[in-house]
Amino acid sequence: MDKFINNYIEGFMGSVVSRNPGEKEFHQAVREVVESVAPFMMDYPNLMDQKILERIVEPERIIIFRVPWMDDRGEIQINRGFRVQASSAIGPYKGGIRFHPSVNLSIMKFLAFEQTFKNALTTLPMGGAKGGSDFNPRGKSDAEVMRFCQSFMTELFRHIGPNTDVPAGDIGVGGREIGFLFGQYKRLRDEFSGTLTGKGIAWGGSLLRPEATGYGLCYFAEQMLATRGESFEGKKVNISGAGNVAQYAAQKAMRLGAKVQTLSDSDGFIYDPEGLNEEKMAFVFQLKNIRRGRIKEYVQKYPQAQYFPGERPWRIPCDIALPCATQNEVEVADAENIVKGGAICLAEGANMPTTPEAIKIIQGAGLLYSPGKASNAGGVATSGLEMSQNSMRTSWTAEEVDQYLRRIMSDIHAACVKYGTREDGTVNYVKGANIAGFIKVAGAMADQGLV
Ligand code: NDP
Ligand code: 2IT
Repeated sequence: MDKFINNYIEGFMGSVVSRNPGEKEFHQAVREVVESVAPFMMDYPNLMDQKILERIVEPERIIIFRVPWMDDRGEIQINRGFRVQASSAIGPYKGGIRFHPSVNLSIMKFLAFEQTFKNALTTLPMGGAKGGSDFNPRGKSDAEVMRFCQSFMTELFRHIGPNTDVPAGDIGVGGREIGFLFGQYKRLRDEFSGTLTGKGIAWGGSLLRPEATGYGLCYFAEQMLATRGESFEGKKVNISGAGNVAQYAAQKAMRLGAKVQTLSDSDGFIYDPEGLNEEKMAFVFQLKNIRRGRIKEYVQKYPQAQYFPGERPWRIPCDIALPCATQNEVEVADAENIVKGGAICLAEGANMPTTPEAIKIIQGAGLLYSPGKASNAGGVATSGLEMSQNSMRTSWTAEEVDQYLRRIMSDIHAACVKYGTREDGTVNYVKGANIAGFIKVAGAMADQGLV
């Protein structure tokens, strides 16, 4: 039987690779899901007959468009815009927008594919999508970012809507960009709607949406730790990234009693052996979100910390690793360091930050390990709560949103336990998350016929 399943997986992946040549991140994301769900699917011949897996790896729609804009010197710039609408099986397409020079079709497709399963796990009715551009916001003025966002939305607006597709933020897209995108959308449609999430509190945003991914990550990790009678209290935590997810993961971990030792950006990482505190966090928020500075400036302000240019934080021993920057940022050597440093848990805040080979090392060493689609789902879940508040034309208190968020993260954890518990009682969160997400989407697809 194992051989049969392996042949099935390799045959399936062979066709995915040849239909989507060169898209290595997409292949990686698909393989992980197929390896989890193939053995499960063998017991459901109707899912095989319906070719659910073959359909799920083919996005429902992909839009690629030119984004022309003018920089502050009056020079014309051309970028490429994307929206990958992967699945509308369980609700309107939903997922973030990424502005980063590395953005390409493979990265958009992997993110949209992951989003479909993640959104299914949230328990809320949202399909999967992702969008973005190879535009690099670094070093751009507010006026340039605004002109770019307006040009991007001038094409995107015709493909989205509150019941069609609801974008949000991701790398390089935060409150400022969502504001510019929303303003242009509203102007073009002459309609004030909940078509984007991550909006400002005064104009339809949800309390706690900025915090939600990082907080949700810590709530999920708390549940993982609890399966071994552990908690954040007194633990050394290493975090990569210094953006939205990293900042609020750091704040929550610290408030749960952990010592947060590291933050990073693409230029290097800082190590503060004394750990972050509320005052240092306030400095980081100001540095990153208002001044848009680099993380190395932390050591000018706090000289007991060290800055390591060109390196990632994983060689500093820790108990809990929370990668919150980007895909494939934890490679084999990093995973070996994490294990050697005595870590007990790696919970992903970023999307697919750990390479498949590194995952094997982490799981092989018996660490608690959760894939981003489970542990970072708090962000999109709270986007779903923002959509609900917009539809009801109301707003909930931070306490109400936090209660929902905690419950959703706990439900996702329970789903992982239900479908991922191994014979020895430990939990394979990858298998659990993939199967739980797949069951919901596949069932909806089977119900809705061949569309
Ligand atoms: P931000 O743009 O706010 O921050 C991104 C951080 O990661 C920055 O510190 C950035 O450094 C670093 N980074 C980005 N690209 C690279 C790279 N190629 N190599 C090294 N470092 C890099 O993004 P978010 O915090 O929103 O997103 C971080 C991750 O979390 C992403 O994987 C995203 O998909 C995921 N995520 C985000 C959610 C959200 O709600 N925002 C929800 C769920 C997942 P630098 O400034 O040098 O680029
Ligand atoms: O990867 C993600 O889940 C996000 N960037 C958040 C998407 C959303 O719609 O809030």
